[in-house]
Amino acid sequence: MPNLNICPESLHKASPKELERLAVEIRRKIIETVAKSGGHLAPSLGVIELTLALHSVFHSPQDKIIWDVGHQTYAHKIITGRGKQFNTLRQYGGLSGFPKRSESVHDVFETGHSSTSISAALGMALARDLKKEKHEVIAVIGDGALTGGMALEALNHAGHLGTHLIVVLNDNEMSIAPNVGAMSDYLSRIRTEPIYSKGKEEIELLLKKLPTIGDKVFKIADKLKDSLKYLIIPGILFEELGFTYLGPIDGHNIQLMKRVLERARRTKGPVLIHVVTKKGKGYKPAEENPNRFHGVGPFDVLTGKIQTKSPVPTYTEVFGKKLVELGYNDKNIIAITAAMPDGTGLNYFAKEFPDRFFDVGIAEQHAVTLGAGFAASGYKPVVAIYSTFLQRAFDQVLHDVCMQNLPVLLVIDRAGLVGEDGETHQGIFDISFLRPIPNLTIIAPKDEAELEKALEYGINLNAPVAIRYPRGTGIGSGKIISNFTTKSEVLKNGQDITVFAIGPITYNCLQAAEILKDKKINITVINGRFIKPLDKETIIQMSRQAKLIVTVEEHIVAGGYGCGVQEVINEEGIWTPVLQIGVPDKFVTHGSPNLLRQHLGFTPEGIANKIYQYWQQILKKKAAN
Ligand SMILES: Cc1ncc(C[n+]2csc(CCOP(=O)(O)OP(=O)(O)O)c2C)c(N)n1
Repeated sequence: MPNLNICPESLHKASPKELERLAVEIRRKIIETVAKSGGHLAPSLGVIELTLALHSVFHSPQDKIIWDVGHQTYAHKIITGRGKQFNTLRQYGGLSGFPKRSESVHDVFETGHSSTSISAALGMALARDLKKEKHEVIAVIGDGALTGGMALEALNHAGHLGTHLIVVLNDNEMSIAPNVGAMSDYLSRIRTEPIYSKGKEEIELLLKKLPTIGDKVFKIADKLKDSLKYLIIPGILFEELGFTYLGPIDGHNIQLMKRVLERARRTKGPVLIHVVTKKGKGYKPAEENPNRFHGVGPFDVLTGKIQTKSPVPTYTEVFGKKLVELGYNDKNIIAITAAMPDGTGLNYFAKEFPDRFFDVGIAEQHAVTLGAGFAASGYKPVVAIYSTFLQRAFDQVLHDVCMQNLPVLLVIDRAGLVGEDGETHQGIFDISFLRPIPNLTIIAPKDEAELEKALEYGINLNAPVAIRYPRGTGIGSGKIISNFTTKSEVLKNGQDITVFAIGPITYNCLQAAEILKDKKINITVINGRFIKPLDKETIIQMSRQAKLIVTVEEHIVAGGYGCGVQEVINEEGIWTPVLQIGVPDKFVTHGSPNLLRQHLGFTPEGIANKIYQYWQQILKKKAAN
């Protein structure tokens, strides 16, 4: 494997042949690394030539390149001096899978959530102009990310201002799944209809040749010209929004892209370059199945075989299949995803009930309010979104769903630590932002069996409900639960300490109780189950009996479940101390979930240790008094 210790400036002098060779070497490095570490393979393979072209024309970091979502930056990382560390990708303490300002001066803006690049680029371009500096700002955005509201808001603003910036639209016809929406259809027409591919100048010339009579241009001819323009100028939509549109061009032809990027640099005002790429380019299994190789675990390079997963179904699969069962019994159930049909498990529902399934694109805000619209019309919408992406739709949950008490079921996948995707993707804030919203019921099942019960409960409550569960598999519980109510569940009794836990970490608490028993400390373990409404009666009763209350959650402490328990105890004026175990006030970096759990003390040993230390302090204080 070549060293690939490249610096971007060297690319300016590289010959076309050298750039081609580099593309081959970078491609090989990315495939071999991701085969071991897992990661966003197909998006990164698709932009290797584009990345080389960008870094050979522009001077990073003076010129600022902003990568939307940031999952396609592997070539950018290698080109900007991180080739040697590339084998540490996504591992704890290693390179992040996304742009990180702390990692390199060439990562000028951090991303992870989609559709932010044009806003950030416009901000930087406006700042440049205010400071009277001269440099380029380039946003690289995928056709999937362009379905996000923020991207459209930013195009609208940039076109209005006329500020010079370059937007490179990387169009591979894919979001994670095939892209959806009218914008996607429009891009597809530009790509495929031969008349669109004519040069813009050629078409404008043709339009100019249309007859005019003397000096007087007949209004009718003008109108005709206008409508013809709409029909045949590629990218007219972007032109009408105030952008100069260049394209569509082959995104794997480095020399062609260099010429177009040079031209964009010389063009005044905002420019949009439409680059057509193939997702997964250069690795057959990824080209053939870009969806599966979008974000992938370790795989065999030769065969493309992805490592077999555990036989236990994931929470996502349990949800997806249960919703199909519910969908057969209730024709009013509607399923909504924001561009993640497979990731959320709604693919099962989509297959059975295509008429009741909606993929809205990367548009979480719209997804939630679309659900509210369905609910206001007598349907039972289920909106499935990852915890981290639901952050986008806070106001829609509050204002459009809960304020009107509409029966929307929010299914929150990837709640808790997600691992290798790191800071931008950890699902550790949802309880804090949902808990204050009136009318909302929030459930955190401890295992798959409870998830199924929670879904039945949520779909029939006739009020807003959120159910949160983590990435991956649970304990594989096929247990039947007869009694699923808002009451918490006492799993184990002990007289010294009472632990209230929510979600699968409850099982770690049970194991922690065994460890503490060996140290002669007896604890009660309670599965809280409902974060809202809280089972106040049990909390009050337990906090009167126990000498210490402990709350445990895989979530940020601030505003989390533990705070809810503490509020109940405060309201009653009970003076039992409360230890809140959760994520401290920090963003959690990337690394394997198990390693992160060890570092945060979420393993049975970690939890036992935290409780033990705190208990010792209490005993010491008591002895001192
Ligand atoms: C707000 C938000 N929602 C969902 C996602 C999950 N996600 C990551 S990449 C992606 C698809 C992006 O498609 P596109 O912009 O076309 O880039 P490509 O992967 O095709 O290169 C999605 C939906 C996200 N990152 N951010």
